[in-house]
Amino acid sequence: RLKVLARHLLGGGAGSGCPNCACKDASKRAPLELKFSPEVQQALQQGKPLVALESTIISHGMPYPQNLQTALEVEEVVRQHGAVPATIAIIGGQPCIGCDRQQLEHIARRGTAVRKVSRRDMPLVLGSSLDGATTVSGTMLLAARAGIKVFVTGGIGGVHRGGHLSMDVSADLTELGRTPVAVVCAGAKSVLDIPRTLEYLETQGVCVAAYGADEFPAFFSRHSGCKAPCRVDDPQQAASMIRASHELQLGTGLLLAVPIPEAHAAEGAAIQQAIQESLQEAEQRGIAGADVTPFLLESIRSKTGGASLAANIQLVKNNAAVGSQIAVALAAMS
Ligand code: PSU
Ligand code: MN
Repeated sequence: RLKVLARHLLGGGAGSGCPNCACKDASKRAPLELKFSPEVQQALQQGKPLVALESTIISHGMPYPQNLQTALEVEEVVRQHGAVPATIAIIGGQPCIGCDRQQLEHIARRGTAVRKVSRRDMPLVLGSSLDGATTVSGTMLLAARAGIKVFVTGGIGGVHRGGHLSMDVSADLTELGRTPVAVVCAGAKSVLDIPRTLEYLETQGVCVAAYGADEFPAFFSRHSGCKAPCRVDDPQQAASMIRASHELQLGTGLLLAVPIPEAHAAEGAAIQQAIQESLQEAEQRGIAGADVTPFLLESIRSKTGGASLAANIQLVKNNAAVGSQIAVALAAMS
């Protein structure tokens, strides 16, 4: 007890320690309670391959009921490929690693009324027992705490156009620089400044690879005009890179960008036009901050008469298939 008291008094410095003072007594650390679904809990105990999935894509990325339908179908794609899905969300202030149908339905129905949670929102949502849908950054950090190494989504946030002036740079990019989770996506939308997004990822030390392509993909389009820093061609190669990253304890994430399948990239041109118009509208209406991405997604969806939504759903499923194969290959290595 005296030792502990002495450490309290002398410990000093911030860090992960006692919540009541600045000492580093780990035994006094407030426990972070993650709520695991039975399926995820069992997978973790048995060392089965796991794939994390985000919830902002459900609440803010798609309308109801397609969002719920897609969330359930994507989980099914993961299972069909031999991995266990863990959709991550915050319910009543508790991080849920794996959501049941009722929880998914809750987030899907409430939509944008559920708070969009990136890293900076965690203290508020957990501290005030709120519901939250986690973005790529929020999902990555909870996946890492849960011991999940592979995470599948549609698209990541990035440097917004004009972001070098507005400093609107998604927290997804800094999260990739500080959290060791591999994110499988379809690249970044061309609503973003893709060259600067790639520059920023390099600065953050993030390994970025295009999957089966030389070019970094642009979500609805297989082409961004930017060469990807590297290329991987199969799940084993991707898994080897993830393993190397963990072995070296780099502490950074990896970004694996899978081009949208040819068959669904067809509507590209119409979507491109809608993107341009939506960007102009966002600027005219003064949309800013965390509202920018949800505004653009909904605007593009309505302007393309749902074509962008259909393409979005297909690319997420394709990413889920690839990500699950990578998770299976990674689990087989360890
Ligand atoms: N891009 C999409 N669909 C999405 C998002 C991005 O095509 O649903 C969501 C993701 O949750 C991503 C977040 O992490 O938007 C980025 O938001 P912001 O640009 O505010 O950082
Ligand atoms: Mn932003």
